[in-house]
Amino acid sequence: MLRPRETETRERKPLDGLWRFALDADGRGREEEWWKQPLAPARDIPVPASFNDVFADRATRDHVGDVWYQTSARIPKGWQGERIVLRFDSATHSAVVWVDEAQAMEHEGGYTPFEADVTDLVEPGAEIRISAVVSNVLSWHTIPPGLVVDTAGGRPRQQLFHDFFNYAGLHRTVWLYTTPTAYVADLTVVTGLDGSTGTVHYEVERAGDEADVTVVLRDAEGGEVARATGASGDLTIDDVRPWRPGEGYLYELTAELRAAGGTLVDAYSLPVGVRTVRVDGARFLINEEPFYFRGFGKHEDAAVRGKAHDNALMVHDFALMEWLGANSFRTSHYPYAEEVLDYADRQGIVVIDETPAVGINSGLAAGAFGAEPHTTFSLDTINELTQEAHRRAIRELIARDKNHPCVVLWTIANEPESVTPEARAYFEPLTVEARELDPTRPIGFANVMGSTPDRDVLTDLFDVVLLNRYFGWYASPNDLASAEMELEAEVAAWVEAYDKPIVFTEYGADTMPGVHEVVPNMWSEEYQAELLAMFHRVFDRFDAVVGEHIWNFADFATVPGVMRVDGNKKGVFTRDRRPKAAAHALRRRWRPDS
Ligand code: BDP
Repeated sequence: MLRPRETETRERKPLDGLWRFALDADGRGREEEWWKQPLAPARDIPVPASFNDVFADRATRDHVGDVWYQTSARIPKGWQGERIVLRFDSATHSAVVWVDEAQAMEHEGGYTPFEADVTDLVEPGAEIRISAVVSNVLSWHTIPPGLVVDTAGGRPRQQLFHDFFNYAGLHRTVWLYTTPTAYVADLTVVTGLDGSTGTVHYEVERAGDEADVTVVLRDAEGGEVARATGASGDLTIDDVRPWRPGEGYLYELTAELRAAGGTLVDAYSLPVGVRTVRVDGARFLINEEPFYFRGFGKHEDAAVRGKAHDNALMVHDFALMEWLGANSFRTSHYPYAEEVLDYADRQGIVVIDETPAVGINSGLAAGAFGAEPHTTFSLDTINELTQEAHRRAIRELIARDKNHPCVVLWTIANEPESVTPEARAYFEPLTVEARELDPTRPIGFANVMGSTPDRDVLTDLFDVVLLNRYFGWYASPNDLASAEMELEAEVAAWVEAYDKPIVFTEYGADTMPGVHEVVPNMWSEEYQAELLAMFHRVFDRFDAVVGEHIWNFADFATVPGVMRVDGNKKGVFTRDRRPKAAAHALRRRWRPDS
């Protein structure tokens, strides 16, 4: 699915700003057809932002159910004759959208875009009212799953099976944009390298009247390097400058549709990084060179705005990663804003791209998050409907991110149950689907602590072993000597069992900034630094360990509970991005020259 871009033939208009907003505490809005009139009473709300923390009341912060957004927008006069599209970059977790009184679209899944052709619903020059009802409810059949429970106090409570606050709302830009009536509907590129020659296989999907396709590839200076005609084909680049970690060199591919006689009908341009990705035994190869992942699991999370995309924070986070010597991160535990992937492409930062499938694990949910005990996979819990939602989540993730050179690996789920035959039955078809949708990238899932190679039943379906391990924290707490032995034994077991690369996708320790100790105990800055150093000592003993992603880049909000004091404190940075002692220690490991 193509991002709206401005080209010779296309315009776009972001609708960010202050919208009108109303909680629907009693769930009456859909029945009372609130989209048919101006929302009242209503408050102003920033878009993009999570709604939870911008006001100062518990009713909003802890709201479970529908909220309503409304704005008005004028369709530019000049858009007469164009195809006009309304697009939400995301609505967490589901939404129905109306243009004036007509329903334009609905969507489930909180982290991927959706759009509708609204040409017939609007009049260039005239104003429209856009209304959206957004639900933050998670159920057995959503990705991620969750459960709404009644409370003695009368208000429903959203039970989560994951460890981050259920921020919701319009987290990303809402756009009106145009395409011509015959247009480039999709574009897919797959790149290759052979010595100094690069190749770009392209496929253009067209919609509307027949038109001829020309594609032109330009280098970063705008010089034409290759050209072809036809809806699909191959381009060759002599003396190619590859995209590589640390060097985000991008070409630009423009697909042009031309009517008979040569008039330009539509043009769409896409940044293209020429690189390859492949797993070979226990090596992870980018451009046929072994790659070692250094970085973090992150979150889209910040004070006040919650999960809203923010360019200032994005650029700052990348600057901090560079300061540390990180070369990669994982979009734990959902697809991040497309701006983030565009920026990673340009910065040469490698991305492990994850679906929002977190919490498919009753063991964890009951233990860590206080959920009622349940069986993970059953007719009444995670079932075929969940699997279908999961399949859609994979499809939408790959459809959105398939062309990003920064993305080298898809993660299908985080810490799912992975030791039962039901887990295998659930996941096997999803791996088949992911491979069909993208045969070019390896796939993995983040394996939960305790799912050791003798118990796990999923790993053979995947290309890489991604391990989330908390030795020294949840296991052998405050005992790094035992933790080191346990970790080493487990890595040895994985190496013995599989000839696959191992990336540690999580390890870490909650750390209160400012707590210092001569003899480091849990929660102190020194303990975090020592725990990370212990993991690194073990990693360095195994060639098959090809990556270290610390949990987490920064402290982040969670549901309050007995496990968490003001959120999860495993950040190497605080929530406002101040370094803990571990940050300086990491920098010495990752940038020994500095
Ligand atoms: C893992 C989860 C992650 C949590 C982390 C933790 O993948 O989302 O935040 O543990 O407990 O289970 O800090």
